[in-house]
Amino acid sequence: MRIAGCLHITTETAVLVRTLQAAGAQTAWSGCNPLSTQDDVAAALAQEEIDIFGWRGLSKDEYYWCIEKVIATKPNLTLDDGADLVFTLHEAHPGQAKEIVGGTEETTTGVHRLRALAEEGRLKYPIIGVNDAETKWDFDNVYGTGQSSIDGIIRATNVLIAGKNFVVCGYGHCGKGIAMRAKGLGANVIVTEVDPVNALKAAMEGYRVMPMINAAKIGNIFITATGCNDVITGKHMSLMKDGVILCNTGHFNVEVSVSELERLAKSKREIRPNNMEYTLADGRRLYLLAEGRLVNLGAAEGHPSEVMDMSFANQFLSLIYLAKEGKNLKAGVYDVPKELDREVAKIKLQTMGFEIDELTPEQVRYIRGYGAGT
Ligand code: NAD
Ligand code: RBV
Repeated sequence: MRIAGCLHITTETAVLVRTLQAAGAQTAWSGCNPLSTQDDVAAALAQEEIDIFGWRGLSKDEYYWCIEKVIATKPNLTLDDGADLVFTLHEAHPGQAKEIVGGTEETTTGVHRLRALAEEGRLKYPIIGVNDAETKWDFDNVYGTGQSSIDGIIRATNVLIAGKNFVVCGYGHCGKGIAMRAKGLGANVIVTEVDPVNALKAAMEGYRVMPMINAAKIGNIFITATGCNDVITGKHMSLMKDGVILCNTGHFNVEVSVSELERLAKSKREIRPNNMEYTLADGRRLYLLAEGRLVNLGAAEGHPSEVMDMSFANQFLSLIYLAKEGKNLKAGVYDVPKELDREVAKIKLQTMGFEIDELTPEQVRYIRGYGAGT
């Protein structure tokens, strides 16, 4: 198969690319974010004569140039993270999109975009939402983002987390992981939410829950993890304390309004790599990390391999499934087949050296039956 990939060019992704090649696929790859490519990794893959298009610090035009280069290889499978590859195919190459057997999508925001496209009846081929597999969403987004986002904040600032008012915007999978790790480092965690159930979960976990307009006045460190736009805007920034740190770990750089920060600031200077100090008219300084792009990939190395292995095992197994079955599936967004998800969990447990119990036939009869009462 000819696979077009659009996913952060990191060491973990490089192993996925090599794995796909070892299975006999031809691959062509671009990054899925202007700031997440690890240049040494891209160079190493290029040296292995793997088609790789990306470097750190791409402009928007260069970013789409890389995606076009990948599309020009005439893929019959796609692997996307955020759906920019799929949208470019649909908008600029609709004829080619029809030729594609199937695709996969790595992240929450990408799955949302694809479902919206499918609902309008415009999605042209079947795509498996790898993000929604239990062995992806409940691990990569929670433990991966939890650890690597804090890693990004620390690398870009070297601040002490203990004692800080640490505001997590969005208490979904990613937010839950970040809040858990910040609490472990001694922060006073504050959560902002729009969903009452997730807000309640945060409150019962012991975090303070409040609207952003109130959190803005007391927070020291802010991180957005919502997949929504305009979560932190100028009206919040104008209430913030001097020295506040702002960052985002959601897929796109729309969660912290960088344009409003630029408008409010009278000057800016880079004080460390991935850390821009903005001085406002009244002298307050706000520090924006990784240009408001995913802080874990912009200022650190993304998730460690011990969690990306599960995400990418789902990718690999889903692509094999699509290579075999894609032709028989209608255009639409599909879940990772349950048995593949469970297979990934089983193998991961084995590699971690854990064994689990098995139900006896009597137990199976008991839990499936209704006969036994008091
Ligand atoms: P999720 O759906 O599990 O959680 C998102 C949460 O944000 C929900 O609880 C929702 O109610 C809340 N929310 C939405 N709009 C909000 C707003 N305006 N203010 C406050 N809360 C709001 O999604 P997720 O899996 O946690 O993913 C979140 C984002 O992170 C997505 O963009 C996803 O693609 C991205 N992501 C990034 C990484 C990474 O490596 N940095 C990893 C996984 C996912
Ligand atoms: N992500 N990839 C890495 N080390 O390659 N780290 C995080 C890596 C993915 C993660 O699966 C998430 O859904 C997506 O990046 C957001 O763009």
